Amino acid sequence: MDIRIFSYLPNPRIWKATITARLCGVEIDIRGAAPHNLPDWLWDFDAHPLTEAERNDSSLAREARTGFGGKLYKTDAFLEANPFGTVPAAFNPDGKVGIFESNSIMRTVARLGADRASLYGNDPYSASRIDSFLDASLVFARDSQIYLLSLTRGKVTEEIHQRAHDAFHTYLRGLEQALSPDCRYLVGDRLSIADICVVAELALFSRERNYAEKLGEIDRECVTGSETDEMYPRVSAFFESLCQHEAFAPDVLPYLEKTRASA
Ligand SMILES: N[C@@H](CCC(=O)N[C@@H](CS)C(=O)NCC(=O)O)C(=O)O
Repeated sequence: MDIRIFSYLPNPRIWKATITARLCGVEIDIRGAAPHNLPDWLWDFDAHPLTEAERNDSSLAREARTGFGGKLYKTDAFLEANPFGTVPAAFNPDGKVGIFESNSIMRTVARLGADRASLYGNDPYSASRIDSFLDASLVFARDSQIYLLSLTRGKVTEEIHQRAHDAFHTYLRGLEQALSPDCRYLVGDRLSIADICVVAELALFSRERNYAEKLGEIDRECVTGSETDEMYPRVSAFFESLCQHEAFAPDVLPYLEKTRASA
């Protein structure tokens, strides 16, 4: 393996790495389990279901912060490698170097496979323009995460919904502009990790559709839908076409089918 990733599964944020890996021939070792099972795992380079001794080792138990409640079992080495203690968490093959933030994990994969496929620009300017889209995506992802977690927990409020709504439209306006008048990709004329990141973030956000009923209870509707598809036709066409791409489809299509079926 070239890189190990530990995460809850499925997680659209790790598709950023898996889609990139399919395109540039990098081997990823993925460890993880369904979100509700991760509290029963040891968070470590050698992540695995907790042994009885580990479960009873109070030095491993840490208060969960984002997306999890109660305790999570994280080793000191895990926190040394991933100081924010989050997943997805990636490691180099000997586990000594930790890489956190899904965008940076994706960048690692693109750099490892750079000889086989150019997905991260050809010069400092195009690479930095790609970074600009990754940064803008992380800003959107912050409000998206707060919104989705509040929906999952049945704690969404009008304010949270409004912030997600505003963040979505700011993000989509920029993306629509970047694809104008008729660009196939966000940066230059070839697929890059900017496109991969955007598709993963939009697919993740579409999970809001599972909670239309909850939104109805606070007199709100889903942010996305046919109206936003019409407002941002280039982004919609870009998203739909990349979902069918052979490197994206194995991750994205089953996830979207599930979301669309329950909407
Ligand atoms: N922006 C980060 C988000 C990572 C994140 O917030 N992960 C949460 C789960 S959604 C986590 O690992 N929480 C662990 C904890 O609460 O200790 C990324 O894209 O990787």
